[in-house]
Amino acid sequence: MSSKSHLTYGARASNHPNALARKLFQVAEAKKSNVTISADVTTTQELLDLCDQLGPHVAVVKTHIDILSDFSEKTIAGLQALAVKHNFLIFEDRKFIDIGNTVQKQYHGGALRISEWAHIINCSVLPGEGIVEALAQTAAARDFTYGPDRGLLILAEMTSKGSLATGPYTVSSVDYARKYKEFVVGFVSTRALSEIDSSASSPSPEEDFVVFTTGVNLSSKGDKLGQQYQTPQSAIARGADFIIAGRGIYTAPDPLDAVQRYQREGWEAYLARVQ
Ligand code: 5BU
Repeated sequence: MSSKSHLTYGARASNHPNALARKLFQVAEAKKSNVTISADVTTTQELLDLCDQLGPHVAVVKTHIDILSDFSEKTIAGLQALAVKHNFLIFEDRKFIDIGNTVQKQYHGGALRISEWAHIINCSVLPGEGIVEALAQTAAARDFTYGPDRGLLILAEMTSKGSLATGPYTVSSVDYARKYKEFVVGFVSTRALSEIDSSASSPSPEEDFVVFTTGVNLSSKGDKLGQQYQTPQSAIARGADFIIAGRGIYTAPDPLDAVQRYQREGWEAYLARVQ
């Protein structure tokens, strides 16, 4: 199969076996947006204000909940209410990377209670297969009463200069995604990866992993700490289904105007790919 999807979000929503992937595509189609806002602000009020202002234009809000200086019950309740009000999904970019026993405690409970409010989480497969198995188990646990709408993105590549998430690491990311496809909805990567055919796994015709691409910015090529940017158009042409932008939107002079620009450009690039 060709690596990037040429199907519409609507077609993918109706065929996908995974409930969370279906929901992602339904939201994208309904809102005509493939934008994920990386809401990297540091107080609850700023986070909630940003989500309320930009929510109508994004499919997903991506958080780094541990950078908030005042995380509390109010953060969770506020985020969940806004996700319902504006019909977006919440992705906690926690990048779990530890042995299975530890990540289960980090995902469920603890100070941040990520499993209660984050529809989507991500992990690195550096620790090996056990991390994926452990997170899948937690999501499926009997006392997990928050609904079936939970999924994992495997961090298969990174956008920063000199990233070591390449080669055999990326191939193993795809192998584990295929093995745990009930829970793994896709990848954080800079391109579609479904053409990867390894000694451990091969693409199947019905395979449809969702690709999230970070490092999207319309006005900058990178930052002083190694971040490397591309445009919505280039990310989507390489296979991104959802583009993730942070500072390009929330530090713009007019974030509402900026998010609408990313929404428009992201949607036009998607239409060009599926036509
Ligand atoms: P920016 O402000 O658009 O540069 O923010 C990018 C966000 O995406 C930020 O939250 C990073 O932690 C995140 N990110 C990334 O930039 N590159 C990666 O490879 C991955 C995540 Br994975």
